[in-house]
Order: sequence, then C-alpha cells, then structure tokens
Amino acid sequence: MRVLILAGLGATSLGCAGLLGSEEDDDEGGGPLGGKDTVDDTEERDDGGDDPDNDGLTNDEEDELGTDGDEADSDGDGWDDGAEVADNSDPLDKADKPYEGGWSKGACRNDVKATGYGEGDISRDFVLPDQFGDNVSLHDFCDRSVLLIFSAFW
Ligand SMILES: [Ca+2]
Ligand SMILES: [Ca+2]
Ligand SMILES: [Ca+2]
Repeated sequence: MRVLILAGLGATSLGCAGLLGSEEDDDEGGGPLGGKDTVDDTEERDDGGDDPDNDGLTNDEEDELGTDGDEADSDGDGWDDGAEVADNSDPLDKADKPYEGGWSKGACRNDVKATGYGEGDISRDFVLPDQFGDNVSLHDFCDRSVLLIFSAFW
C-alpha cells in the first residue's frame, strides 16, 4: 500500500504557548543539605533579551521553555530550539521534530480528539510514511486541509 499525503491551504499557526512548562529551583538557593547549589538556575539574567546561541529564542524565552540558552539545539535532534518552537514541535523531545515536508505542525495537534469515521467526523490519529519517506501523524496537521489518497496493489 502506498499513501500520498498532501497538506496545505491553511494559515500557519506559530507559537507553542502551553506546550512546555518551566522548571524552577524549589530549594531557594540551598543544596540538598542546605548548602550552596552546584548549579545556580535561579539567577536573574540581565541579558534576557540576548540570544547567545543564535537559535532565534531570547534567554528569557529559553528560561520559560526550559531549553538551554547556550545550546542552539537543546535536545540534540538537529533542529534549533527556535525552529522547533516555530513549528510547534517540542525543543526538549528528541523524537519530536519539525515536519521536513515543508508545513508546520498545528499547535492544536495534541488536543485533537477523534469523533468517528463518518463524513465530518475527526478521524483517529495514525502515522504513515509520506512521499518523502518521513513518518507523519495525521493530527499534526490539525489546522490544515489534508487530502489522503490510498491505493493498494495485489
Ligand atoms: Ca537562544
Ligand atoms: Ca537554545
Ligand atoms: Ca532540537
């Protein structure tokens, strides 16, 4: 079976608000036994608007997302943090990458609920290889029109 997935005709939705939480130091500067932290992750940055790793996210944005402000690719998947945020993929999940087929993943992709298989229903999510050989999830394109063409040969 070969599946061709075409997606397009939708407005691009950028941003990942609500996708990621932030980590805070809950020991108020003290180490496990009340000593000094070996890594001070609570220090206020006076360079919050800077982007020293040149990934498109400021230090303040990286702090909020929990990404590394000194490493462009926090999860080591080959995609810069800013590119992942712009594509609604998780910059802290190595398995979650922008879609290389050229369309952004929808910000609503994790909120889609299947309703059935009738006309107008929302289909159950599934993953299939696209024409480029990349595995894609149907719900990644929740804000797009998706044309699925199925064929089978025996
Ligand atoms: Ca940055
Ligand atoms: Ca970064
Ligand atoms: Ca990455």
